[in-house]
Amino acid sequence: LTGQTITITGGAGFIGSRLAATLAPDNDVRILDDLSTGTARNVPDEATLIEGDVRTSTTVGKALDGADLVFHEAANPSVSRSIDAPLESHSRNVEGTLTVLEAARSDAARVVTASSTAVYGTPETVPVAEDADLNPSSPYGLEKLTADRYTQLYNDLYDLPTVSLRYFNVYGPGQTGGDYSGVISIFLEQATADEPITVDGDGQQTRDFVHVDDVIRANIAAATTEATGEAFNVGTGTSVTITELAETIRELTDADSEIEYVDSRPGDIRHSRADLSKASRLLDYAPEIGLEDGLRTLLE
Ligand code: UD2
Repeated sequence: LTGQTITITGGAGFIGSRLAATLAPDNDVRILDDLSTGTARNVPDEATLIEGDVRTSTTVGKALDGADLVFHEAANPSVSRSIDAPLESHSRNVEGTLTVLEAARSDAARVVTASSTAVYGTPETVPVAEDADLNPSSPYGLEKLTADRYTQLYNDLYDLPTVSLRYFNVYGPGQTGGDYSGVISIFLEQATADEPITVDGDGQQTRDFVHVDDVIRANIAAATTEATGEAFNVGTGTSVTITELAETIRELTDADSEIEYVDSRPGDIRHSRADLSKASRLLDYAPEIGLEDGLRTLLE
């Protein structure tokens, strides 16, 4: 992508800021972020930060004015937060997406929306393809499903080119420990401090961990694909159990940490692994970074 005017909502967050850093050298990149979970420090020098809420039409209208392309990454990213405060999470994830789609409609800008594997809930079988049953098991999953479907509807009803990308478990540089963070950054922090690694439940739940740079590649493919009005899985097609992940991280960090089993999380998905046939066929997407290599580069 070059010479485009691009708005990235959530561009001060983990995935959005990586996307911004990739695109800012060759494009006019604007970031809309309320800095609720992201930070201004993440914003690359070449990009412009508009601090504001993705649910406020006037702010979003300004951020999207003249844009060719919108990457919508702003969201409440936390499943547990959506269970504790469903109304707030719904408004961020559903109204936020609808507000962005509405602004994009008046600009005729292409929209690539960050959706989630949470739309499937625990799938009947893995790997899970895009046409599987959608049975979200948390408010977050239902919100992402609604946002995913709104994104497709705008393509069909208003002739706006849109794509939904259903991210699996994204990890990589810039994902920090703490409440909103992924298990990999939490385990790495625990292991490097030689503290116990806390596995929720029996540790036999599985996840498909995809490196953020593969997610960026999928977004760039979605920005130009002719296959609009579609949803695509973005994962690696492989999975590990959380216990295996804990053991791998312990080995790679040479930690003396114990693995400590604690209560499982409500709404937790049991198994998750992406079928990438559709993304491979229509987006020419293929993940390039395996889990062990990805973990090693994080430790360098
Ligand atoms: C991920 C996404 C979420 C949503 C969801 C869809 C992240 C951070 N979140 O949630 O936004 O898209 O997928 O299903 O990527 N765990 C531990 N110990 C810990 C922390 C976590 O055992 O200290 C377990 C946790 O119970 C879960 C697994 O590790 O079984 C992954 O947890 P997570 O929070 O990284 O991601 P997940 O799948 O809940």
